[in-house]
Amino acid sequence: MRTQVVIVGGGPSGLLLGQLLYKAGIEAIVLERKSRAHVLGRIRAGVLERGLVGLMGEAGVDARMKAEGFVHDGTLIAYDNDMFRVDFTQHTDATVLVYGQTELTRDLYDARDKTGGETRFEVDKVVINDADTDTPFVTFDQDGTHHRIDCDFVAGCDGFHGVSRKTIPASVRREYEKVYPFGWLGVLSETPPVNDELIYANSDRGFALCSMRNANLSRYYIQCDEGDDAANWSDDAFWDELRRRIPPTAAETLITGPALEKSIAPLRSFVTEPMRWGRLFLCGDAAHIVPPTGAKGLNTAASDVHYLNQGLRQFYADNDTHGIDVYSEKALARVWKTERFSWWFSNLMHHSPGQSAFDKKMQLAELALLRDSPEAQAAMALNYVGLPY
Ligand code: RFL
Ligand code: PHB
Repeated sequence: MRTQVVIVGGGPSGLLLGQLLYKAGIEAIVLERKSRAHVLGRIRAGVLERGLVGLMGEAGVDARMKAEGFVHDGTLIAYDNDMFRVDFTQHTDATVLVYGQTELTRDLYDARDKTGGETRFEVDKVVINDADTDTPFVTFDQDGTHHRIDCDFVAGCDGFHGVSRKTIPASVRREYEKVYPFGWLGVLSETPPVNDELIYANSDRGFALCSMRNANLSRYYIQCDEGDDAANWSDDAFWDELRRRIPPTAAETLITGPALEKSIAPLRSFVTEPMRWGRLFLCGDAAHIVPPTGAKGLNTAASDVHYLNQGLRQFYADNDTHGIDVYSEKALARVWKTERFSWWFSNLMHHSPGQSAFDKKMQLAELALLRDSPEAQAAMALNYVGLPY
């Protein structure tokens, strides 16, 4: 078998790249370790930057997103029984769109079906071979048969636990990591959101977030201990704890219901450099992770996809390698800025186990600065709506 680009990983990065390449007449095969139902069952991101929304448009996959997504032009920050709003349009010319990663992924799979793009599900033992030569190939097992695909390039879009990053020799890779001493316990419930904008809450009991997917589907998170288990939390215990952490006005109007999904995500900051090795390019969670505070994971994956799509188009259209040569440097420059924002916002909003009274005062002073200073709000808004590509 032969194709131009093998895309390892059928999550949002891989699928978006596949559709953008298709638009440019570049052929790609997507290899996904899990089933389609499994990928679509993962509840993850909910807030999309305009860059990602624009890319979905470029890929011709934005009709449902535009019809069903909710434009948000601000967010609320609560602390110390106080709440203030950061207005995005007052400080930037952009907004964000609330539209679930599950829906976005579904749209991308539907488009891939329509355009006849090949996706292999439930593949096993994926190995990226000879990526440091001009003739890479990928081998894998599917349904008990061993396969080989020869290609020009490999896009490693296989997330944090994939094989792509580890294909880059350890002597070449530099990894930077910070693991936070807490996690997020998330609940999805078929209830109207408590507020029409997101509420990020810093409380002495720990962080809480009120988010949503649509008018009758809410997504809530509470900070939990590192190593906690979702099975330790009954629905009632979750709702009680959430109520204690959000402002009383919100707690009083919160409508609760059975959890459709309940899971714990660890919080981690991680970057690997470089994001290219020969003809292998890393995209999205395969190369970097941010803690979810600020909703940057999927959005940063999208900016990688943008740079790689540009580079590959330039290569195939003009035999010009400039775009792929600068891919790693360009992608990383933006990645580190979003890493900084997610780290800053996480430190500002969470209660760390060993937090001293002084540390708490610093958080409160910074929150007060953000509340009172248009300049501080402008910096937050600029990052939240997404830095330009
Ligand atoms: P994914 O989504 O992990 O997809 C990678 C795919 O690769 C497959 N795979 C393999 N396939 C073939 N061979 C192998 N050896 C393979 N190994 C793995 C996997 O099965 C999978 O299908 O990575 P991708 O595409 O880079 O997308 C990244 C995003 O999913 C991620 O950054 C976001 O979900 C992060 N995130 C958020 N991002 C936002 O921008 N906004 C948000 O509001 C937001 N909220 C969140 C989040 C992540 C969360 N969790 C659970 C970590 C909220 C949460 C709770
Ligand atoms: C979500 O709705 O899942 C969500 C929203 C904002 C975040 C993280 C997650 O910062």
